[in-house]
Amino acid sequence: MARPFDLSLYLVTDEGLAGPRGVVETVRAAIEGGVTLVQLRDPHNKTRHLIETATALLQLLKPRGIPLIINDRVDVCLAIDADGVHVGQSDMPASMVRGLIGPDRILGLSVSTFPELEASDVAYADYLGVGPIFATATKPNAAAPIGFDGLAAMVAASPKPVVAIGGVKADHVEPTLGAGADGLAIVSAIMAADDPAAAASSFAERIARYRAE
Ligand code: TZP
Ligand code: MG
Repeated sequence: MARPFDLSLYLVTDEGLAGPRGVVETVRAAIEGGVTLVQLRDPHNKTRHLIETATALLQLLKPRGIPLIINDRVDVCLAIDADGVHVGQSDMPASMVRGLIGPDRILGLSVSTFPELEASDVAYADYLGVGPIFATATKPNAAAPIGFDGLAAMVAASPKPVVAIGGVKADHVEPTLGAGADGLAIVSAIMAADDPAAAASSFAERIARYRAE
């Protein structure tokens, strides 16, 4: 059984979008605003840099009980004792990641289509990242956008909790949760915001309000 996690407001980092403020300070602000989970995503930098960022994030997040998930890099997750790994369809198969990280760490898998959802690898994941909901400049090579109808169909067929990703802004909180997703995964709307704490709290408030209704 994976350790507990809350997909509600799932922040995915992007060093380029964080700009001179940096990833760690941006995440520090965003968690004040109510982020519930953080994924370190850094396909461009060298391993040493990734480890330094991951270690700083872990120091920030661990005392607050917010899990840190590492994109792609099982080795980095294990080396720094992070909470989990997130992989895509062209990364290490989820079955192999599970074998390496063990039963307690969190494993996320990106899924864009029904054939991917029906593949056996899904059984090894603790949650699915489903999208892109919209086309997004943050990941220009992402799969075709699925929209909220596509999201709802994927959620209905998913055996695992779902976090929606791709072009998601605060105005999309209601349709995303209305489609049955467990949370929203955000890159640019928080990482590139002038005020990441305010950006995160506008998501968090809308999520809380939606659930209270
Ligand atoms: N995977 C699918 S879309 C995406 C990733 C990592 C990027 C989403 O970024 P943004 O800025 O929230 O649209
Ligand atoms: Mg990947």
